Amino acid sequence: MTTTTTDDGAIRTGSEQWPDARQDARLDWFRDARFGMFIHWGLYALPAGEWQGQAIPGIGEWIMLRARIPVAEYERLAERFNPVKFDAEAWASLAAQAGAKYLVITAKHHDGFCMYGTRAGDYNIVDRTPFGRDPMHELAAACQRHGVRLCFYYSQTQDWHHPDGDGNDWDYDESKKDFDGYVENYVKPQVRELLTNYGPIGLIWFDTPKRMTPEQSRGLVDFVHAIQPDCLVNGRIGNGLGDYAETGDNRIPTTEVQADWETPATINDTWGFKRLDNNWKSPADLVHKLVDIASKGGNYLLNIGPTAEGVIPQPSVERMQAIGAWLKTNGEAVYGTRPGPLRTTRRGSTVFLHVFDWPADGIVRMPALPGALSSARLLANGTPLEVQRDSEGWQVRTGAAGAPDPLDTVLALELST
Ligand code: H79
Repeated sequence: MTTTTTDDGAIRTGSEQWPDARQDARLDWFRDARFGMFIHWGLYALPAGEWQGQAIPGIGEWIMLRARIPVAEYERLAERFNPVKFDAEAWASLAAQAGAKYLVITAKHHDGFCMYGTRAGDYNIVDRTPFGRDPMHELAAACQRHGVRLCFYYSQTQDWHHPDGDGNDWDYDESKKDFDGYVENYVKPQVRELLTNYGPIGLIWFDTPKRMTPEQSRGLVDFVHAIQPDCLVNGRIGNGLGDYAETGDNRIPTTEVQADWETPATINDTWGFKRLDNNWKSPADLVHKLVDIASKGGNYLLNIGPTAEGVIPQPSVERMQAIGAWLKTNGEAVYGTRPGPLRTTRRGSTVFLHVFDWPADGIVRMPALPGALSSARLLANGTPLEVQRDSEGWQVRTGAAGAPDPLDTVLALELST
């Protein structure tokens, strides 16, 4: 069986792509999308990184665990959760403006609070908050209007509120949990709701598989596909059963990956809103990351964390718009592309061509260059190489059947203008 984990650790065992999915036409939209917008929104936006006057280190949506907040106390946040400024139209429109082709929003994060109207229990935004609406209905309609695919994040393993969910050892005894019962009688009914009540869903984004067995992962994948056959499942379903591979959070593989994959990433350092996190990445950094990922065959899923009022922080709005403006002009070089053959660096007039994937016939082909290719040599030993013009551009005929350097064979090129 082929594996799509990467040696650099970016895609780890368990989160890789199910091999058959590599050729599956259900993924065509995902392969072409290249850019998605992630939204982490939940009760944790209220404390926004601070608890009882203390700044809690780490990512904002983990505050319940980091501060070991008892369920009975954390639950009370719902009484104050009233996002009166929530505007589904504005969120979907920002995704479209940013050039994101899909939007993934937290239906339930590790804290267990459901941000949609579930009938499996009452720990949800409709039943427990003064807001009393299901924002996902409004978002589904707005995404449709803007041609953005709606997708749901759902924490299938960790649930710090449910007595049988994984992760909460301060209220519950981990050894007494009926995790399988939780998956069968709580997770599956909730996933069914997400796939039944909001129209077509692009993908379900599972996270931290941890104790999921191969049977449980397989059961959940099949369950999703039985309800919406075209709905994709990400690599964090666990046990190598994803429709596509997921890298670690904020991890970008160092080279092209022979799989369909995605990097989930933060725009500052947190996912859920944190008042004191103002470590915003620059628009240039974000565009470079998007292009770097696209050049390696992946998608960039870039996160925003709205406030408890329902407002997207202005620095995030500005960065999303900057990416969108760049994509409006240059999107042709991103959407629907596959990794290109050329990676170059330059010193003075010498251009170094880095050949990561050696051609079997030993002929390195290049499209038209800025100027004529006057000579080429193998950097490693100075061997002059035969250069030829062809209808597509240029050829360097190395005569080498295998890669001279399996790490990266560098050809030094002299261009004349
Ligand atoms: O949803 C986002 C994260 O909340 C979730 N994945 C992304 C998409 C995630 N789950 N687990 N992790 C990320 C990694 C957790 C790392 C931890 Fe920690 C290290 C948990 C405890 C120590 C960082 C520091 C988080 C809390 C403290």
